[in-house]
Amino acid sequence: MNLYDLLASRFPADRSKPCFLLSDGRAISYGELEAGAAHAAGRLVAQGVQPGDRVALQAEKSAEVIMIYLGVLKAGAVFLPLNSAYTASEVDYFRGDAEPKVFVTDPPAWVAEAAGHAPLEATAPRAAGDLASLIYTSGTTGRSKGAMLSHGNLAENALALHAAWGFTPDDVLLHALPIFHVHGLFVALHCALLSGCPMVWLPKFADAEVLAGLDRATVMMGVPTFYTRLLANPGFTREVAAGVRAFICGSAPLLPSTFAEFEARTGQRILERYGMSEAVIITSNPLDGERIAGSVGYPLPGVELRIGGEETPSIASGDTSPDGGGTGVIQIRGPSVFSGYWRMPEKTAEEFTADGFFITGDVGRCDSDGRVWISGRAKDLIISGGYNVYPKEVELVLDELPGVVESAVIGVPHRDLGEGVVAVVMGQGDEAAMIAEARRQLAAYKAPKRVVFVDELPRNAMGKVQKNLLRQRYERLFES
Ligand code: MLC
Ligand code: AMP
Repeated sequence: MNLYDLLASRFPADRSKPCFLLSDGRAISYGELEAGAAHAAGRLVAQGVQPGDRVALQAEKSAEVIMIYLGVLKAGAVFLPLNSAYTASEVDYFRGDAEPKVFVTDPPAWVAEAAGHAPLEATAPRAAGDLASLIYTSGTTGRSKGAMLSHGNLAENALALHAAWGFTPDDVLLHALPIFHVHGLFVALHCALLSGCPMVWLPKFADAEVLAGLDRATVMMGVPTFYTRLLANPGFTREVAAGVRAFICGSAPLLPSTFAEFEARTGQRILERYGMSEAVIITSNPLDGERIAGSVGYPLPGVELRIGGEETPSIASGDTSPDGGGTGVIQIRGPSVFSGYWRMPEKTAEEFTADGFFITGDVGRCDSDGRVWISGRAKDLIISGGYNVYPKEVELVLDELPGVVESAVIGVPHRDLGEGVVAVVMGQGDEAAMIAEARRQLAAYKAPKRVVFVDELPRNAMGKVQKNLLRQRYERLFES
């Protein structure tokens, strides 16, 4: 039940077929991927890595990262990917918490050296419940936590998506996502590997390369920012999109206006789905059937979803019928839902109901057709360009700066990023200097794009800052 064996069992019989189509015209075959993974596993075992040990990796995107990821699975170890934007102090926290046995920072060099080690022939046996990956996420509250995803969680979700989205060996996936979060690493990659199909493998999203790649691609996956950026480019035409059978989108809300503009431009409807680190993909619009703007579609097979009532995340509604529950916090149960947060049993217990539903912190409703609509978040979370920013983390940094009495960090509409991070600071200071300091301490995407200074922050009777009022006050900040 090792996920590696499932994936490898679907590689094309002819291993010379390409897996990665690189921007410089080169290709890396499935055979090379398989050999790279076997050598990576061999090196890990030689380094004393045992099943269950964590292997952390922080690096830019490359095919070698995937060789190492698969090698980690093959050796029975646990893959811990870290966003390359994280600063040294952020990484220190993850290392201290997860205690990885190996920490890789230069995958091409690491893989080159692994080639000198004997390949690991036999995949380490793993049970469905054994840990495959730790994905750090801020979840609903508190410090970043490692979501524990098992071999079974990832295998079940990959198989469900592969079927739901109709992948075949004839597909070509355009892969421009980062590979240190679930979207790029599991959702996109696993669909391609299970089909044994090639990926147009781009180091990051850049208009020109994506436009060129669409020429060969049959499926594209991205966050809403990818699609708004494509639409802002006049080179993105109906003809350019014509060979693509599915444009799949998620990680943040897709605006109905983007959906409509995309359809008007290309004649195609974006296929929106909903997911999270703790459960990979939860719902999806249908491949065949109606894709409706603003709805994230139906629960995937095996997923039970219910609405937990009036933003009271700790209370299970007891209503397992998705229909007619009104608007409330979405709760889920199913084969891909994680088993808990790494070394945080109390936090885990708080986030699950007594009957085993995970409380997502997303607010939504189900219509009578069983479609899910997300309308907001009960968690204080900003999603900027598909990346999660936990306001408290930014506030803790700003509150330490001279001149700051208190800060409130909010997300407000941003044409490119969906939501842009804004700090409302009670006190005085220099905007540029504050942004620079936040960028020094935190990953750049978490830093405010704007800082506004105020004499007072609006508070409710309990003295709590009313962020909803601030969001209203500054909702047009990025329009000028
Ligand atoms: C980069 N920056 C960002 C940013 N990304 N700032 C805010 N929000 C972001 N998302 C910083 C950069 O560090 C840069 O700083 C500056 O902002 C300008 O960057 P840019 O050139 O505009 O950004 P770019 O590098 O083009 O990246 C934007 C992006 C990228 C949208 C292409 O962020 C991206 O690929 N996002 C996808 C995120 C993702 O995969 N999420 C899935 C999570 S899993 P400097 O220093 O260079 O000036 C999940 C579950 C699920 O959510 O359902 O899938
Ligand atoms: P992450 O913690 O990075 O896994 O982010 C997961 C969160 O992204 C979810 O809890 C949602 O809030 C959000 N999200 C993902 N997909 C969608 C979507 N299609 N629409 C709205 N929000 C989404």
